Amino acid sequence: MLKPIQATAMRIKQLEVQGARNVAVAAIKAIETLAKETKAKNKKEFLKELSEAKEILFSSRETEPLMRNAVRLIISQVEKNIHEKVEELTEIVTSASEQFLKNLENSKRKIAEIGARRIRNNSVVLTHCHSSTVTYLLRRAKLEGRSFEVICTESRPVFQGRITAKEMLELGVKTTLIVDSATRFFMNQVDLVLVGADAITSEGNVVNKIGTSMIALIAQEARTPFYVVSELLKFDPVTRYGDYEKIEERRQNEIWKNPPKNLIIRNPAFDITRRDFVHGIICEEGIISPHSITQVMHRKYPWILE
Ligand code: RUB
Repeated sequence: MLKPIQATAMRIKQLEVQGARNVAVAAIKAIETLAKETKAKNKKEFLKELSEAKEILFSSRETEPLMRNAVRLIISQVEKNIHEKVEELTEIVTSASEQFLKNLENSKRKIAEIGARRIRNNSVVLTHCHSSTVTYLLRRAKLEGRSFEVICTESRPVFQGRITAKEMLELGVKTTLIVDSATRFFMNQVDLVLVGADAITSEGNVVNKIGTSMIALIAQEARTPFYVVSELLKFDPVTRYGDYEKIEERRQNEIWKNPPKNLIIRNPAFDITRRDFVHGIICEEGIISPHSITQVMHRKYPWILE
């Protein structure tokens, strides 16, 4: 029964599905499929299956609170429900999943609408890695008739910057690809930096692709505005109660296939950018200060803090 879940988890682990939003969407769809194909005979068995699926999905990538928030919310709707029949519970999973996906889609649109206003004609935008939320915002600015340029970092070791570069070229945007270490070299030509997020902590710090905090530091030194483009549901509630956001460490062979013996290779997938480096978080509630994240979450998504 859990085979499709395992297959989705594997695709997430191997980066066939990449980026926090796409990871969450894949996980939600996998849970929906599981609920539709379940052979569980009662609520207890159904919840057991969902819980096993949750563990498999969560262990696919550690630094993905959007996926965790989504899956937890969907499962909690089943737990809270008075129905006992599996068919009815399947309906609950389907409608909770659809609702979550719809909300995510609305947030993406709202973010693009707000953020696109920050892109002026002839702006040069630097972005890191591949964030579907950032590229959607840039698409919106382009559709609104703005003419701008994009500089993409390669984003070693697995080069997600190439995905961004291809998308920008397809949009008809003038695009330059640079190695990550050339960021300072080009920063004085950049008008604003836009990056995505995998997690936002209760203190307003932002977790994103390794190298993001270095770019934020460079942007601050060059006085270039640095914005994080993110749905609020990437907030990780566990950080409010003292836990640190876990940072996934990936395989060494992503960096060097046949390294010399005894060489230590470290490959963290993400780093943490302190809130003081972030001009603003462009989210579905507007452009907010990272300092206000907990209040905004209280107002917009109180269930996340329960
Ligand atoms: C992707 C990455 C993205 C965020 C946001 O890392 O760091 O900036 O996930 O993406 P990886 P989105 O390639 O390791 O998943 O805006 O699409 O959610």
